[in-house]
Amino acid sequence: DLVYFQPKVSVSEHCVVGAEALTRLQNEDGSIIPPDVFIPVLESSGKILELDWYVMRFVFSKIRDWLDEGKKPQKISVNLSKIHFYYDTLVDDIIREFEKHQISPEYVEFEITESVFFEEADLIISKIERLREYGFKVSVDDFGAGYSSLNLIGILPVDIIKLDKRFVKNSLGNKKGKDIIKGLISILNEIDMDIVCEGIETKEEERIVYEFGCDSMQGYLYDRPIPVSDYEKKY
Ligand code: G
Ligand code: MN
Repeated sequence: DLVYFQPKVSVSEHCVVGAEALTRLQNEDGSIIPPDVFIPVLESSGKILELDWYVMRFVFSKIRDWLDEGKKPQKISVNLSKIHFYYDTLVDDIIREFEKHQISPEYVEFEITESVFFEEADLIISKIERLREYGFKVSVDDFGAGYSSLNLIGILPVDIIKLDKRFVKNSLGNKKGKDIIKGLISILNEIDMDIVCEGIETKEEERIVYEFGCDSMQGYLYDRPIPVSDYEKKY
């Protein structure tokens, strides 16, 4: 299996609210190749496009299957590599593929990594606006990982900000960092942005960011990315 789902949970509602679709490639001996290793390789060869499209189609048809089985679909997010944004037909291509499946866009979220916005912001922003007008949710992934400026928060036309796991983890280790995360969450709540904290691994981390005002979490505390058939049994 190529596609894995990792749950996102709501702390206040004590439930799984959706999942992120992730890929795990395997060596011939069955050992897993981590995404930090294969994604840059696939990006430089352009193969990442094929992989993203594969995951996207998989997610659309999975949602279709759930509806056919009479289940209420959870919202599933798909990562879109920055390479997609070089294509002017991106949004049309996504919508064309999506419409084959006869599902509602409310079940689909696209995650776009923060670093996309450092180049050609205008072109990217107009594509994101079109995705949202159509009804998809859009999130900024890995926020705080690179050189995100505060300016970015104001211009990003997105629904959800996912705070980068390393940023959160490093910050929670000291007083100043904690205050920064606290302030950031408070600003994001102030402008009605949904927030997901990534990389939550301990109850203590969960408690701190929950007290700061973030309700949605993702991380090994809840589950790792697991094969979709396992995900369906569990959640
Ligand atoms: O960049 P993005 O946020 O999409 O990365 C998701 C990656 O983060 C996945 O490869 C996933 O396995 C990893 N991940 C998810 N939760 C955790 C966690 O709690 N700890 C660590 N170290 N990695 C995590
Ligand atoms: Mn992601």
